[in-house]
Amino acid sequence: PIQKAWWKEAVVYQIYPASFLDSNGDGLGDIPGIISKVPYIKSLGVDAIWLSPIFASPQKDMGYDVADYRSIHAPYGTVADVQTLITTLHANKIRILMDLVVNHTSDQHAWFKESRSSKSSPKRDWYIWQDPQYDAQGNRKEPNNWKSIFGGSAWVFDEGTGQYYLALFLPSQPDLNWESAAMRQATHDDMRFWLDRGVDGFRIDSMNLMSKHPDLPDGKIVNPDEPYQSGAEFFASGPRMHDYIREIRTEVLDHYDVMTVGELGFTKDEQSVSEYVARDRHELNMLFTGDIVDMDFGPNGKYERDDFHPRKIRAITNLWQNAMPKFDGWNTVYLDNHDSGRSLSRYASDAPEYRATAAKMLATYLTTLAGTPFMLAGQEIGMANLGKEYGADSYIDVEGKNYYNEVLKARGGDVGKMDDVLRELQLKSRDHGRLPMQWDDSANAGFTVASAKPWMTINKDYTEWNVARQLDDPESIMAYWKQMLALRKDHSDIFVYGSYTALEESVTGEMVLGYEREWEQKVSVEKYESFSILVSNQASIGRAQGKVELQPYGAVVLSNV
Ligand code: TEU
Repeated sequence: PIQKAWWKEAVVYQIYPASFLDSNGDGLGDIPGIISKVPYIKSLGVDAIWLSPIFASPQKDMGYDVADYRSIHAPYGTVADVQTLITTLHANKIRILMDLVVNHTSDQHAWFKESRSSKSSPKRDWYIWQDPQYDAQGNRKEPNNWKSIFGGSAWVFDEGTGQYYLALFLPSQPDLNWESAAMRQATHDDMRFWLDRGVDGFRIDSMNLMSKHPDLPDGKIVNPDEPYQSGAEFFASGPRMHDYIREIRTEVLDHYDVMTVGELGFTKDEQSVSEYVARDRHELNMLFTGDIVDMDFGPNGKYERDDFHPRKIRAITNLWQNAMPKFDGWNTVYLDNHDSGRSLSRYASDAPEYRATAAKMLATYLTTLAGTPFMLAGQEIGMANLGKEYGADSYIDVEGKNYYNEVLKARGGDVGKMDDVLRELQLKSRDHGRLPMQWDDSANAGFTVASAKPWMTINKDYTEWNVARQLDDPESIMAYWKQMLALRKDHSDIFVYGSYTALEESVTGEMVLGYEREWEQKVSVEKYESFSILVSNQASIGRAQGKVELQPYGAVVLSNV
């Protein structure tokens, strides 16, 4: 029988703490700001929030560089504030997921400071240290050719002890060594710290990077002209990955009623994915497979051009919707997070004439599939990317900046030759997913007081696209989201637990994604004329000979129940 579970029926709302609401006028969002908006979050009809990292951190990667997992970044608030947030959410029957960042820490973490202090430190092996290599001329070289995900070598030389440490993201984010049992115990204790305070689960950051190939071999040479190669085949989903997850389950998670969602990069095949989420594996509840946010990445990386085509979302959707039931697994449904541009601007349209319709189309997709939907704050009002009027200096995120500077250097520093890169940033920069929430049309969008300087650009379209304006408008994107979330809840038998059948491209045409969700009753494709229209983002829908006519970005949910 189908396993029913709260985490399957839940819809999760991601909050980027810096960008939700500033309660004290310092230009940065904070925990009290989130607490004050719990009634708003509740009114949407979501069941849980996922909070991106709020822990003590030098903020070199916006909190994904944790210096102490048991204290809170002071400008966000205190542990007591977080406790109040948890209590307030729970009183409103909303659960809370925290970000568990344990593939790496900040270089300011006490563990790393100890580890780097000497080669004989008891915490030396809590991180990944290696001796240098030397070339024929006797020049010092990195231990292998792996490239950091944020550019440059993945190895950082430490003058003090004469060894390199591995850092797959920024040099200030050293990778933890999960081979160390003592380190794992300490991490388990950090998890218990928050679980004992009522946290309902974790989104596990960079989850499948935790186990590397023990020999740290050179990565396959894909770009012979470049000094460093991806190496992901040796640092993603390594040999002990599943041991570590199972240990977390049995040692920690199984003692609480909680859920986990693992961030899964680089691993894309059905077999490997199944090993994380097949029910009988007893590992994770669900995953973010990266393919859905990579649909417009180029062959050599994120900021390379590759046009989005609906065929891509069709293929990925069909792949995972069909795969999960085979091994009784579960998955997420998502299009947005804090690591990319808004799906509305990337995969649909934020042009004024289409924006509301397109945002509702995406909402239809996110709420009618099997899997736990994750939405990013602002999606409910159709927040979009920064427009073309914003130049390269508006982009402040480290990933995009590093890439921009790398290319600029390769092109001899000529900023006049950077239009193609700017175009990619306009689509995919992580800044777009981190834009301050647009609450109303007052100065600073109601995100912070008018006199404050927001920590990052507020999209000037806030005067038109904001929460206040949509709250009482029954035609708004927000009203549509609320309707869809209620519909999913009312018909969870179909939308959460029902079967999935893709409609072939020969039936829908290449530009339309179509699928059937069934519960008990069998439907037949030929019979759509007898179906009622449950929801649509179009004012009117042409229907003839069993066919339904969709306008650009149109969406329709037909029902025979
Ligand atoms: O992201 C993991 C990751 O692989 C990212 O490089 C992601 O693919 C990229 O940002 C897409 O543009 C997680 C977090 O979500 C991200 O915010 C952190 O910067 C990263 O881990 C390091 O902790």
